[in-house]
Amino acid sequence: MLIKKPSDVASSEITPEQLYLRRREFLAAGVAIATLGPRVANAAAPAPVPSPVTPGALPAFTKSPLSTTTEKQTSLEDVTHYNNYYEFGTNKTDPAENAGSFKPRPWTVKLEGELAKPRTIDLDELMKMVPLEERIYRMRCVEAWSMVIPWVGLPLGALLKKLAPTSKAKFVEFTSIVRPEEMPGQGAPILPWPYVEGLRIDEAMNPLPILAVGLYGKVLPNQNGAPLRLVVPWKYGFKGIKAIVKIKLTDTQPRNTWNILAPEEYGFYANVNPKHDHPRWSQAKERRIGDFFKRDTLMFNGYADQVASLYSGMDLDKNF
Ligand SMILES: Nc1nc2c(c(=O)[nH]1)N[C@H]1C(S)=C(S)[C@@H](COP(=O)(O)O)O[C@H]1N2
Ligand SMILES: [Mo]
Repeated sequence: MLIKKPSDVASSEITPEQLYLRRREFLAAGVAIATLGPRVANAAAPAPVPSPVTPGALPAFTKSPLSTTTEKQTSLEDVTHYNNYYEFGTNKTDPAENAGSFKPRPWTVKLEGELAKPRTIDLDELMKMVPLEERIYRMRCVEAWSMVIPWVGLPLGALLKKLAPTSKAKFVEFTSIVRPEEMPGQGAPILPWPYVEGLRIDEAMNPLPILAVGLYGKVLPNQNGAPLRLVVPWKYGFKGIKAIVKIKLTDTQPRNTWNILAPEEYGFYANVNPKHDHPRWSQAKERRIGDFFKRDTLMFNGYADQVASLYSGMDLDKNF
């Protein structure tokens, strides 16, 4: 059959978030560069990989009408075996293979900065602060592939309201865990660890973003960012920071990992925008994982009605 599996997609389509521009530096630093390069499709049958789905039940959740799409959902197999999570390796199949011994419990989250009561909170307590909702969202990676995923999570805006940000809170900064003993990718400076991301406060208060704790009705698998990861459906996938240990409200715009690495290629906003080309490729089309043909990418990933007003008056070609 001519159906393309993710592993057969031309490497030119799936190599972008590599350290292309910085290879020399990394070579100089003595990093094993072989792991960073594009993988050529392997003709041999792929070895079966385990599915490290985090054990444990998810608390009750309701289905949100907010942004449910009727589009066909990406198979659980693809959602959990075609991942970007450099803490576990740079290949799409690395996270499923390497995340099995990561321990997502016990887990605490630091709530810091411009909010009423900075504190460290156990994730199970955090999950009681606002009701969990299931939302089916289109996700679009900067590498021109996309998925439709039923997430379960805490509405971020509702949570932030409970935390009572001060008037100085203009941005939200998120930080991932550093745990090299459980995350083999952190043994090398593939990215500057920890992975960090940020949103403007009004983006964070929009009803769409959620802090996911599950998918397909089950506890979030390790490779998808257990136990807590951000989901922002109108932005490129790299905004969806995984394994969050800190949420900080700030008055200055936080840096975000891919912007630190290659500022000409990856901006702070990272809104899905088919009209803004990445310096090395067009962003106009995408391949839904599981589909053969590409489709046109939609402005704001199809969520323009809900989010375009956040950017009125901004030049989205400059603020990419
Ligand atoms: N901590 C951390 N979060 C991360 C990444 C990462 O490497 N480390 N990759 C990002 C990118 S580029 C994408 S496309 C999404 C992929 O999420 P998924 O594997 O659940 O589809 O996670 C994002 N969050
Ligand atoms: Mo991505």
